[in-house]
Amino acid sequence: MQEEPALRSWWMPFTHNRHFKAHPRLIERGDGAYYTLTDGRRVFDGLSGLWCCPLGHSPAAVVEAIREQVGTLDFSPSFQMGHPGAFRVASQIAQLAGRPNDRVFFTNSGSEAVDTALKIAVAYHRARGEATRTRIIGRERAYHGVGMGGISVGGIPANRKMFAPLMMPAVDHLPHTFDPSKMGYSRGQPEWGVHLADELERLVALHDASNIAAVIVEPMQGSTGVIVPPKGYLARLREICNKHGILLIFDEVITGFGRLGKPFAADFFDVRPDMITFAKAVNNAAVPLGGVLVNESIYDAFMSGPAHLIEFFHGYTYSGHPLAIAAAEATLEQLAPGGDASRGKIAQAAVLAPVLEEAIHSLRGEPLVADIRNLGLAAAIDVTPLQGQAGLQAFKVFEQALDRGLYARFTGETLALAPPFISTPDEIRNAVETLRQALRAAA
Ligand code: PXG
Repeated sequence: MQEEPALRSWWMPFTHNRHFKAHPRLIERGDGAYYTLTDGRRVFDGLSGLWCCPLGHSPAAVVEAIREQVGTLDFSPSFQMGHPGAFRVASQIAQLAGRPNDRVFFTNSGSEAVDTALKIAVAYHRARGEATRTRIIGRERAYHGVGMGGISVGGIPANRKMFAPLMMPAVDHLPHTFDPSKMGYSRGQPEWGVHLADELERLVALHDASNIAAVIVEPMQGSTGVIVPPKGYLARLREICNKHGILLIFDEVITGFGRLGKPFAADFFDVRPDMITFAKAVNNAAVPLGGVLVNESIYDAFMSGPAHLIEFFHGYTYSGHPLAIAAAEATLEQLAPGGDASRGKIAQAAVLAPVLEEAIHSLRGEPLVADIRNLGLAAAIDVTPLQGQAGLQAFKVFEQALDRGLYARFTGETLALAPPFISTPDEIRNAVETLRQALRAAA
């Protein structure tokens, strides 16, 4: 395969580098819900970037806020110093989550948010005198980023197998909840599968609660292909965690800030975790930002000892970076003006969700389609794999879609859509029609 020399140096993340560099797909600019490629093609951004640009690209208010900030305070140290914006935005995020007493720890990515939450969980139990609680329970098929903690609790085999010796020792996994024979073509939450939460009781019996610090789950599994939790499943996990003194962490890097039409999936499912990790949509991704919402009682457990000593030895140079924070403040105002999620773009996501559901399920019966599922403003279809060539079929559909003006996500045998909240109903229907043409062309 002939690689273009100009593309040699960047070792691209989660990309088939050799193929890409022989057949590059380069984006020149973004505006609203569209990307323009360097060859002039204009494509609808069916994945909001990588699930992270709900307001579309370069929204004026966010651009202006960053411009203003960089000319005023470009960087502010966050160790032993602070800047007002980060405190303001932390409070706004806690309010939006309906958890006004939570504390917010800022990171620069979802991966860092996850590793931070795991460290908080283990250190919390230790601070309370239960230092044996170190084991973390993740879930099969989970994606929690690529830090050492995240891959350890994650459940995507390809992300783990090369790094097995580096992973955290005390981890176990719940089974994933996807069974197409029981929940094929489900709209929203499947009826089947609540009993899978009881597997947590089995793991508690095996390891003993006194050794378990936390359970971490994506309330809706995003990266692995929009796997929607069965009705009652998350509430059951919460009950079991309560019973055994185990912390429950929701990884809301994808679901946070409106993807399900509510501020957080915790609101959508009405289940209250002890910590919530977030990133992506919090500031429309114009500058990297992530973080962890932490229940007050957890924070309080750290606040002992002499007041001049650091309570939690953790943080990043760029925690609470002024540009990322400025982008967040402007984004939050669009998502939920004045903190009110019943107005603004989060509410708009809720309006668009049934449009996407209707449209995506109309693909049932099209060539290659093996399953369809959706929740909020996210949907996925599985395609029948090409014999002996895992992942190639979905890639072929992805390419056909791109040629026809739609950027979607392919991963494994799944194609996912998660359009910007600013999309029109017609744009969403058109995106699905494009996918239909792409399926037919690839078949
Ligand atoms: N947790 C969850 C639930 C995620 O979805 C991360 C953590 C890691 O975030 P960072 O910012 O470190 O990448 C993620 C990231 C996809 C896709 O196409 C999903 C993610 C990233 C890139 C692509 O599904 N999720």
